[in-house]
Amino acid sequence: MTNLFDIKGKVALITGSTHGLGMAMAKGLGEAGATIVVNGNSSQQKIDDAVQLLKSEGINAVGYKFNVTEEKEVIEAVRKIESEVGPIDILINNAGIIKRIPMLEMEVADFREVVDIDLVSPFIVSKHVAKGMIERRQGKIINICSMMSELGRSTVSAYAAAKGGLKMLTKNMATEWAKYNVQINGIGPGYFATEQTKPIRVDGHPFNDFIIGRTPAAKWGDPSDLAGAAIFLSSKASDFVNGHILYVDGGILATIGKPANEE
Ligand code: GCO
Repeated sequence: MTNLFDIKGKVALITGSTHGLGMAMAKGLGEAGATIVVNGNSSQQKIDDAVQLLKSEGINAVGYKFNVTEEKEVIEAVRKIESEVGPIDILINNAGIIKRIPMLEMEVADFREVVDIDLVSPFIVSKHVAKGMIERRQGKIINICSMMSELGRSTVSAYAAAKGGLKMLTKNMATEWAKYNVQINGIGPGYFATEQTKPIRVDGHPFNDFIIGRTPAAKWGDPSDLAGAAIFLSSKASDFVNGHILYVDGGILATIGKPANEE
């Protein structure tokens, strides 16, 4: 039986992949044989360092600096990648920011910035990568959603609005593009040990204890726990899966939680 999970030689563009969950998925897909296109917009050095890290692990990687919220930059980057590396087989829309500010104190500009990066940029990048996938009648798009695609949490209104929207954008992409043999799905990470969650993960921080209690697996996820879901949704194994958000959350969304005094 051909290996349903074989992605050897596929070209995977992962936005925001110089660190965190993006880098973890880059390692996962790279170790499975895909060529990784690293993207970032903060500094060329960070991109070069990320490419070097992947190459040091025997992974074929290249880096492209572009701002995923600027359509002209995205169009040019996609053109360069597809001429210099090859057609993009797999797109992971991972780039994202979060601002933890109570709504009454949040500036409109802050709200707009989060929505622009976390929701509008997946629209922009997908639109321009999907064109080639549709022509080739094959492709995989994975949008990185969140627990906040399903649940609210105080202080993260813009992030929740964006990630909720990204869940529905995923379903709409599937609605419009599945007939061209393009599969568009989402991954919804639970709470993972990353730079983004570092401020709320320190020992003794009330949120740290809350998450441990709210997660049936009773721990923070390790970024490497996402590799399997990313490989599944990037491979033949998911060719009839579309518009699905695969939650990798240690069981958070499966439960209402438990009383404080219950083990
Ligand atoms: C927060 C966290 C979350 C996680 C993740 C959960 O402040 O609640 O940063 O947003 O990062 O998105 O799925």
